[in-house]
Formats: sequence, C-alpha cells, structure tokens
Amino acid sequence: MDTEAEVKAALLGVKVETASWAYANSGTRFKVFTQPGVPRDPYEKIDDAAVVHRLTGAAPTVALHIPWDKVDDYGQLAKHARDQGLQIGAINANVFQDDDYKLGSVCHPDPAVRRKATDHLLECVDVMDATGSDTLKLWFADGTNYPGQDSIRARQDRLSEALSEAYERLGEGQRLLLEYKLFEPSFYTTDVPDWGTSYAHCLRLGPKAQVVIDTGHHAPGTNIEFIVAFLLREGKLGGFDLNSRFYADDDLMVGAADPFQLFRIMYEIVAAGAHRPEAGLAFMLDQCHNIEPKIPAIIRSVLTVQEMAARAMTVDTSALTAAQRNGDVLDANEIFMDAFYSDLRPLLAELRAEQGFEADPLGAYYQSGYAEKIAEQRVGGQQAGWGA
Ligand code: PSV
Ligand code: MN
Ligand code: MN
Repeated sequence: MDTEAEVKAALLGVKVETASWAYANSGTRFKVFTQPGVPRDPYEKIDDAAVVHRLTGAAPTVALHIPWDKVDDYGQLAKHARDQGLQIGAINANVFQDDDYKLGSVCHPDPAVRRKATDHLLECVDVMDATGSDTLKLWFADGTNYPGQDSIRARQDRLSEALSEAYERLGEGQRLLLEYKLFEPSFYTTDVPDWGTSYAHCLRLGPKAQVVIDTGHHAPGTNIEFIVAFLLREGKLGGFDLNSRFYADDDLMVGAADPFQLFRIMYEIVAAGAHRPEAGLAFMLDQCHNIEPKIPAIIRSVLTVQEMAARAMTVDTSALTAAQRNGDVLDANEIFMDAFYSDLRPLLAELRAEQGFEADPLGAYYQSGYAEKIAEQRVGGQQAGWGA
C-alpha cells in the first residue's frame, strides 16, 4: 500500500474476535489461579468483550464455546451482545470433556458415543441459528495413545461421516471450520493432526468447509506462513486461532513469543488480499491468561494483531517485486525487514482517535474504574473449561 491513508483504510477492515473463555479463570492441570472480577456467566463474559471493543474499536465479535457458555435462551444472549455493539462470532463445539469421550468423540469405536458427539455438533448449529453466528468451529481431541489401540483408517471413516452430517446441517451463509492440532490430549495418533488432514476433509466436504490455523498447534519449527500462503491460494483458509507458544500449545498472548512470525503470517495474508473483510478470514484469539490480568491482556493482544497487520501493509511491494525479479536476495530481505522494524503504534493511535475510539485503550481501561467495579460486584467468577 502506497499511502498512509490507504493503510489506515485497510486497517479499519481488520477485526479481531475475542473468545468468551479467555475472560474466565484458567490455568494448567496443576493449578487454576482465580482472579478478582472474573465473569460469573456468559452474559458477563460478553460485557467484558464489549469493553474491549468499546476501547479498541477492533473487536466487534465474541466466540462462544458450548457448553461452557450454555444458556437457556441463546437469542437473549445474542441480544445482550448486540445491545452493546457486539455480534456472536464462531460457535466452538466441545466434544472432549465428558467421560464418554475417553476413547474419542466422533471417531470413538462405539457408535452410540459417535451419535452423542455428532448430535452435539448439530446442536451447535442450532446455537448458530439462534445467535446469528455464521461459523461452526470444530476441534476434536480424538486420537489414540498406543499403537494398535484402534484402527487409524476406521477412525478417519468415522470422522468423515460425522463431518458430513454436520456439513449437511449448515444453512445458507453458514460455514464450518476444522481445526487441527499435532498432539494433546492424545499422544500417539491424533485424528486431525495437521493442515493436510483438515484440508483433505474440507475439500471433500465442499465450499462451506475451511481450515482454521491455531498458531500453537504445530511441531516446533513449522513454517506457518507457508501453510497460510498455500491454503489462501486454494481458497481453503477460514481463519485463525491466534496465540503464541514457546513449547507446545502454550496459549500465551499473540506476538509474545515471536512477533516476527506474526508479521510473516500477516504479510502472506496482505499479499493475497485476504486482509479485506470480503475474504472472510476470522482473526480469533484463542488464549489463556493464567497469570496476567485478562481484559488488559486481551486489549493488548488485539492491538498486537493490528500492529503486525499494519506493518505487513507497509511492505514496499513494488520494490520487493523488483528485487525478487532481479534475484537480489539481500535487497529483498532488507525491504521485508524494513517493514517489520517500523513502529506503527502512533499511526494506529491516530486512527483510533479519528474513529472516536481510545488512542491509548490500555491507559483508558486502567483509568475507567471497570476493573475495580467488577472486582467488587462479581464474586465467584467462572472457570473456563481447563483444569476443571
Ligand atoms: C484446543 O487446544 C483448542 O485450541 C481448541 O480451539 C479448543 O476449542 C480450544 O483450544 C479451547 O481453548
Ligand atoms: Mn484453538
Ligand atoms: Mn489449542
């Protein structure tokens, strides 16, 4: 993009989806640390998401996880969101927390368990209908721990069957995103371990099925931007679960471990024109704020995504293309790095102020008294699903 005005206009289209569970207490299997003021129900999680959007102007949707966010009336919950300027984002299915799922959910050897799991996926589409969500997000903890435990091939057949049923249930304007993860909780085979497996299933399902990349779900050293570029070319990338990791599925704040990786991912998105809202890429945060205050951490994460998107937009593409064509390796790399090293926080602050949002959302949050208010009003905050 050539001018500052073009970058600003493009940035207005980059929106980040926050996750309901990130506002709740979380931890590891060793300990869940509770924090003051944490939401007691899904309504209060939406209240917190609304605060993040009011301050940043960049987080207009919030993802739900069912049954973590189970309520009697989903229409009412969606209205509660709308009244505060928010929409319900992806509906995340949860087929990993019941005792029945010890050997898997949709890939379980017992057809009765598979039926129960598939019914939950269908129920999640009902939640989409009731809330106006257009995205069903599926991650399966399915897999095996020991060689010989189950048939790898039969499990793929069972997966395919359940996915088809969920896919057929999707209505007009609704889509399914299939998330992959290398390992955990299964340690020998995982039924959707990588983007290739997810891609193959999505391809077979049809145009309403796309891959979602959780940035924490790869083997160390995996080149995620390559996966991004490839899937975008095929029209099969639906979105991201953004977070960062040092070791495995750490779920730390996006950009904390490797901001350069986030920049490289954003560059591929911008290069493909997929930062535009019409491309339908969902930039979701899937993070756990175990030891840091949650709302400020989420605000910071939203700003980090914007910051790296902004830097990616300022790559001098004509100079880069010329250098690439000339085979000028050093020049090409320097042009790329120049954009990565440019600090665009002032531009983003200016843009926010122009749009009537906070130039300094974090400062404004600390001054707003919201943290003190919720700490006083909310006693016995909810725990996200982890570590229960
Ligand atoms: C699994 O590790 C995962 O990334 C999936 O997206 C789950 O739904 C999510 O974590 C919950 O945080
Ligand atoms: Mn995820
Ligand atoms: Mn994960």
